[in-house]
Amino acid sequence: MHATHAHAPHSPSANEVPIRSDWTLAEVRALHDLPLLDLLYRAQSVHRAVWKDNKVQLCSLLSVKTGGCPENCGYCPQAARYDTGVKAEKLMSVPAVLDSAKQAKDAGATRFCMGAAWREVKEGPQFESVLEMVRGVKALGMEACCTLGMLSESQAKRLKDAGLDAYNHNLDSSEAFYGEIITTRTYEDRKRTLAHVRAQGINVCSGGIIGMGESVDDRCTMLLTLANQTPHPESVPINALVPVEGTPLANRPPVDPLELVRLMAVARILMPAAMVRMSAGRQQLSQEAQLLCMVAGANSIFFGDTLLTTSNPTFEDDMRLLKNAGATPLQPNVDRPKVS
Ligand code: SAM
Ligand code: DTB
Ligand code: SF4
Repeated sequence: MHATHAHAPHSPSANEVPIRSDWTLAEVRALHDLPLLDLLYRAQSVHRAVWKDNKVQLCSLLSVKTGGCPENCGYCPQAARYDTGVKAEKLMSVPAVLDSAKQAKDAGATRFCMGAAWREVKEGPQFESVLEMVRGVKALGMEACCTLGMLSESQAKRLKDAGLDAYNHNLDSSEAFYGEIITTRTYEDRKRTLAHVRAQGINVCSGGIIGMGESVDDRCTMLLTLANQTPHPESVPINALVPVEGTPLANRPPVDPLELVRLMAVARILMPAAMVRMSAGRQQLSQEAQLLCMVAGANSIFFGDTLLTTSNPTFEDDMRLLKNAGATPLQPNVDRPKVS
């Protein structure tokens, strides 16, 4: 299969890049282990064939419901059971969320992602408020994304009807490593929610975290699992663990930036038409390491001073990053290459 050509100005096209969903671990590992310069050349060649210009999508992230989460994700500052200093808060009001979305739009964001520290969505007034938030973000002309935990198919349908563009639900790691980090839900649960999202025609945003103690094979297997879905996820966030005091992963050593660069490159080669997003952990990276991630094919950042609860580079830092890269923000509503 080939990704098709899109016609809007500045739109990416992928007419010459084959889109595959039959990768093997040996192939992925061989890509990962290439000499870095060869890997970057391969990734950049794929990237340029699809994404013809120097556009970077600026996404804004807001924690609409912070803390108090019943799950035990070993990396997460919002899990109630870890003493991390993050206090459990109520769901934000719809106007407060929309004010924040408007500010993000004025600062240049084209996608607004709302995160809730929930195990799963429950029917009721809170879900109704989230649907209202989605409608409001759409009315501002932005892409709307949510990450709310597990979803049923009927909840996915209601989000779709409200105008939701994308749902973020990360696989986080390989199936084999998953149980080392989270035991309150299974990998199957994760995949089921992704299937519900896909079935309703909502774009899938799914990626993972590196630096949790997983092996290189675990990282490659995670990307393989994402890339062997048909169609591919439209969006693949790659997070570097932000170790947070009080969580079981607080003392993990920092990720070697070049390992992150390698993973971005492999993600780009496996999923040519996906947005590859440099997500958590940018504050721990030099500007040069972030530029290398872009060379490797990353074409989106979360910008704004905070991610959900941890800090992110400042607006000024990110404007400097884009300027030094010679990149400009992706405009809203551009055509995207088809991913299968
Ligand atoms: N509760 C929902 C869920 O788990 O799907 C949505 C919010 S959750 C915070 C979204 C994602 O943030 C997680 O899947 C994980 O990949 C990422 N994340 C959370 N804490 C992190 C950390 N300390 N470092 C890097 N990524 C993190
Ligand atoms: C994703 O993969 N990374 C973002 C977004 N999706 C929701 C979240 C990162 C959270 C980092 C930890 C925090 O700030 O609480
Ligand atoms: Fe809860 Fe999501 Fe954090 Fe896990 S990652 S503890 S589900 S907020």
